[in-house]
Amino acid sequence: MKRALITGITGQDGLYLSELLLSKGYEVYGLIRGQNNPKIDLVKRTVPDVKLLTGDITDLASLIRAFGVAQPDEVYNLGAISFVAYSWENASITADVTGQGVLNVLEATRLYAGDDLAKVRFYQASSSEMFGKVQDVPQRESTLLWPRSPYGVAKVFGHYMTINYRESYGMHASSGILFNHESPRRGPEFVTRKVTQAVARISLGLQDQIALGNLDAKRDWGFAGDYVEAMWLMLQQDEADDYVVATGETHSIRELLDVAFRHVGIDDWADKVFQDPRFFRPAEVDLLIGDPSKAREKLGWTPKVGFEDLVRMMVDNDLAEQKQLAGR
Ligand code: NAP
Ligand code: F7E
Repeated sequence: MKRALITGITGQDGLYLSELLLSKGYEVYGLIRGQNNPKIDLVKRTVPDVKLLTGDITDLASLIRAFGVAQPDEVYNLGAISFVAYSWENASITADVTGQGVLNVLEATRLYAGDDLAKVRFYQASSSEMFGKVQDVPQRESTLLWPRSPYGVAKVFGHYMTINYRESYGMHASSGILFNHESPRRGPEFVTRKVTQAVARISLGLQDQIALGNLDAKRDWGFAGDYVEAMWLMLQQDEADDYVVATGETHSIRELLDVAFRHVGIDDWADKVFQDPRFFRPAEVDLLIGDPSKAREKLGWTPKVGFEDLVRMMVDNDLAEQKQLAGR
């Protein structure tokens, strides 16, 4: 039975990845931070077979202890401050967690492996946010990185550290450059879930309008359940490498609004949406669209859920959730 250690177990991807690995027969360990993490209950309910260990990716000693217990064959470093807008408010903490945290997990992996580097494989959750002011369309593994947020800068550090551990020590360390991926488990601070929750509430008469920022930004949105499969595939390869994981399609926030509102029977959403300066960013990433050819050719990976189905899945989930909350 293979053993995996996942940081960021309480997040969207941590839950999907745990389900995937458990279904493949892995023994899964998840790192939980904080003395009373409110998401512990969610993890215990969703993936009761995951074994929880206390630790924080900014605390190397806690990682060394967690590795000692988990004895992993595979390590998935998903832990991060992941909300781009927040990263301007707390740039230094973002650097510590999303940047330096990667180095800590790499170092804990190296210390755990000792002389036998082949005994463990490492996955880093890199991000399309690293492309920022994009230098190629579509973006691929070779595209020059030009991050536009403290989050993006921190991810670039983690990305190159992962490559550096591969090149310096011969560690099996891979980096998935994942484009935006969403699901009914997406945090409500991200634009897709913010929209689908609000659309559900508006259609149920629980809310009148939604406040948003830039409606013209374009993203390559896929389904998180598909993307965790690519993470696992990367660690099953003989050689570690870097891969873009994306759908190859891009859509604006306006198109997201079109699909979500249309699904509840509202064709014209103009009076339901207003723009609020609070949600504009100091520097925007205007266009993301990935070229997933390498992942398709080398990993045999393709996304299964398309953009419109993804949005409709999220609206349906939020309709059910909001009805239950409203006691209907
Ligand atoms: P998420 O839902 O925001 O989850 C982030 C996870 O990181 C949470 O479990 C959080 O735990 C944990 N975390 C935060 N600070 C930590 C610390 N100091 N030590 C240990 N864990 C910590 O993010 P996600 O969408 O699942 O994304 C997973 C990873 O992929 C992240 O690294 C993200 O940056 C990256 N990524 C995401 C996307 C996307 O579109 N979703 C795209 C590219 C890359 P708490 O419960 O303790 O806060
Ligand atoms: O913003 C615009 C916003 O916060 C998407 C993270 O998972 O993907 C995610 O980062 C776009 C931006 O995601 C609102 O300006 C407009 O252009 O959903 P988001 P993100 O910033 O792309 C990458 C790949 C990651 O790695 C990150 O961890 O939507 N937008 N109005 C808004 N965004 C938000 N959140 N809220 C608004 O009201």
